[in-house]
Amino acid sequence: MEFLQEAPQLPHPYRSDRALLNLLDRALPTPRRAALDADLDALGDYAQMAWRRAATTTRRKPVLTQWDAWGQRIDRIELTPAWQEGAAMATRHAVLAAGHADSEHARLEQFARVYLYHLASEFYTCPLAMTDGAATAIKASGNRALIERALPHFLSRDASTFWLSGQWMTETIGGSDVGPTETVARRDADGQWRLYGRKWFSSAVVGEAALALARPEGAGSGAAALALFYVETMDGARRKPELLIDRLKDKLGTQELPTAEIHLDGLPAWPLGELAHGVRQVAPMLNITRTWNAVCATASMARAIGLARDYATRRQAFGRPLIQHPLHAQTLADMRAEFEGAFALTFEVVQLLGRVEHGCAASHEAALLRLLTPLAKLWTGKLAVATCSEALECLGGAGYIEDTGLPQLLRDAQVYAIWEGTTNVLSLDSLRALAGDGPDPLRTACAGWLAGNDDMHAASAIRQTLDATARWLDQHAATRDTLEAGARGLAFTLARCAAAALLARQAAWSSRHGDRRPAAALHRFVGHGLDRLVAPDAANTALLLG
Ligand code: MFK
Repeated sequence: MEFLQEAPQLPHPYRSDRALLNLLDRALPTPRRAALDADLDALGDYAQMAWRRAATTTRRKPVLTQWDAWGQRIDRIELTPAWQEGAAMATRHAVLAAGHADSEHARLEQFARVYLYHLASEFYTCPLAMTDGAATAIKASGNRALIERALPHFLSRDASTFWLSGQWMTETIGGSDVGPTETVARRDADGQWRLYGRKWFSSAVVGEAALALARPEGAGSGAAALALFYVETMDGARRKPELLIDRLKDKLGTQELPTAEIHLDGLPAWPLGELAHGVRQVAPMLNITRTWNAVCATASMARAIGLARDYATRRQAFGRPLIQHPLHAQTLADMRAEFEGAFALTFEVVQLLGRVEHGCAASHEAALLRLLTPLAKLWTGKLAVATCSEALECLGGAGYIEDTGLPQLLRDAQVYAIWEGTTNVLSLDSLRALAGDGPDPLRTACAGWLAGNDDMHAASAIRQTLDATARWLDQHAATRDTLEAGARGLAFTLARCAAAALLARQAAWSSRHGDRRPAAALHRFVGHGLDRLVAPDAANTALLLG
């Protein structure tokens, strides 16, 4: 009988995830923790079912049919099974509604669900993120009519009344820079606003609503003249004729997600607030979707590491299981330590969001949330790609083969660094966030997180690196080009300092409960270095690019 390699098994995504279990045990009051358990267990079961289903069925992509047999424009999109189950899953498990409950813990209880559901959902979490963002932006606008109209649908716990919302910003002329947006808003004879234009990356085109940036007719040029509008896409069971789906994108990854190019030909629209400063009005949405991005990137890392670790116990090479080879074990432990840092930072953003929204945050925490949100998004986006790539390599040639499921993990991960603002755009956003109090809110927070920590080496490395970032900022603050050229290094350094201090807090708590593994993660994470600052050299850059 010839040799057959055993496939890696997916550990139960909830019961086996000690980072998540430790966090929930530490952060939630006992009754809330207990109330959450059955739901998270069920989502873990669903994720295991989805993993088995993906391994035994042929992968499908959504299919757009634009015309019916009689020449009628229908723009029907056939979705994959996971997408067809999306509304029922999201409402049954309150994946959106839980985040808007009246509690400082609401966001943690929501994002624990998102983390477990994400990969099984085949990125149905993308439109869920945008719906959550739309609900948050509409709340922030204070527009009572829209709050009463849309939020009961967006936050519904009943699939029959649930609506998805899109976020229509990107155009052929503008992705990161929305300033040149060409979509125009025009009032008709009845005073109804209508949108005319083309949106180029519409990720929730199967949804019932969207928030869209458009330029009111006659307004000036540039981003400040843009307004933010709410639109609905359906007329009963039919898509409104003023919304045309031109094409579905053929993408590297997230292939189950029907990303569309669309035309708006007079789609009725309602402004959220004033008819200008649409970017400022959409910012609450961006910060929510960036949080989703970080949580989902972290979920991809957990999946990749879970599979690579399991495989290392099943695969023999040179006479012993891979996990017993020192270099392979070293590689897996390095991935694990980075993941634990990313997890700690991401879920701190989640908890801060809950406290800030609930009005019970400490004085420095709103500014801290504003800074940590882009940092978590940009760092986890890059780390997810590196981690999934390393996991493929951990399976050798098998990891390069489609039906192991690993290549899809890598392809999908690449999107985290691109959408919702690329790494560089988010690095520049972190400069925006630092413009007020600089790194002071982070320094205050780190001091608190490090209290009770007994790893003096880690504490001193964190403090020294934070001092170095403050000096770097002082040195370069006056020269905008230098500041921008170094923004990515600065952002990675701040993200790593925050993550290390948060790991120290978790390590202190876990050590008291007899678990030394977070302390080991902290030690290794700090060993990888915290300082990623660069000394920008414009002359050298110009020479290299010349
Ligand atoms: C599974 C995970 C799911 C994740 C969801 C996936 C969905 C994927 C679909 C997409 O990718 S949709 C496309 C997303 N597009 C972006 O994220 C755009 C990226 N570009 C930026 O973020 C640019 O920085 C930006 C468009 C915001 C630049 O616009 P401006 O108008 O040139 O910026 P400006 O003038 O600095 O800021 C305008 C106002 O917004 C300022 O406030 P004021 O008017 O009061 O001065 C800023 O402070 C404010 N602002 C900007 N970004 C902010 C913010 N406020 C709070 N938070 C922010 N992040």
